[in-house]
Amino acid sequence: MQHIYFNHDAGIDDLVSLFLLLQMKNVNLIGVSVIPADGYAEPGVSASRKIMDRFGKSHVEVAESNSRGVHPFPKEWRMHTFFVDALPILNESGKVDAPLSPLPAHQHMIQKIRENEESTTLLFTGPLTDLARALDEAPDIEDKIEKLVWMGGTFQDVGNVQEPEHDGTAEWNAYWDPEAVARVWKSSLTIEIVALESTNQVPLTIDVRNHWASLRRYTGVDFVGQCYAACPPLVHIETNSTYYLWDVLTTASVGNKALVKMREVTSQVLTKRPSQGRLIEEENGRPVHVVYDVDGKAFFGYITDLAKRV
Ligand code: AGV
Ligand code: CA
Repeated sequence: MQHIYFNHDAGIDDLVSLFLLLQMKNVNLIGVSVIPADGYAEPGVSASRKIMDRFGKSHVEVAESNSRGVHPFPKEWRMHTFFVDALPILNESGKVDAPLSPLPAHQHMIQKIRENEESTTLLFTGPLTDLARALDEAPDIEDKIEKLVWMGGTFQDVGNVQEPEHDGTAEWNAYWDPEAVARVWKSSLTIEIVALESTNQVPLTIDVRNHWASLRRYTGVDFVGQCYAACPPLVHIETNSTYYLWDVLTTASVGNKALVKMREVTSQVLTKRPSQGRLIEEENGRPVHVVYDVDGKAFFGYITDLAKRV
């Protein structure tokens, strides 16, 4: 059994990730927090609590982050949070029961890690700001963290940031707060990153959508299909709004390690213009495990089977 603390940033695939985590038999979720990066805090916290109520077994606390990044996400992407929070399937009961923590996310995470008698795996599918702050405030937690699994970064020349004053080499979660990545890189944590190298292999396509549609008699598969209805699929060419299953792949790799291939590299994060958030390999850099390949067919099979459990 793995004890997971999940910090996400309220995008479509962040919220679908929470739903899938709740279906994994080998996962014990000990806490959730929401950072307002690629989404908004209010509907992000609200949707997380409703997903827990509708699809979870026990009540897990949700905390809101008060962290702010240096490079805000585009508003068009952030608006997705409101769509998920408003889905009828999450609002059928007319109430919200899952508890809201009075603590800000990073302190909530510190509390949950300290309370856990066993070691905690951190799953981060947004920027690393809350982790960087937690490590500064409570260095004792480092020894109680099994590892960090993070959706973020890329070692490829082309990332997914297309913004003024940037050269396009970074991934967005790293770019939102590059200093936070640098802080986490300074820790002694074991780090696994699910980088664009592997997430690029799992785009949202019409075929994937149609497959979910054909299985919508399963409530969970219908929910996943409804969530992804907010995002444009990859049809002709990749655009700035093309959606990949970034966070869902990261979450799936926690539940089923056999889906991905990893290699160890030593690396550094650049924090200066024009490459803020870029990861580079460097001989004397910090060791991290990078997921660079995924069995796409097995991955889609795995998440669809999880969704069928509901
Ligand atoms: O860079 C990928 C991260 C993931 O955590 N996010 C989306 C996932 O939740 C940012 C992002 C990059 N491109 C995007 C993103 C897009 N086209 N739409 C929404 N978010
Ligand atoms: Ca995310």
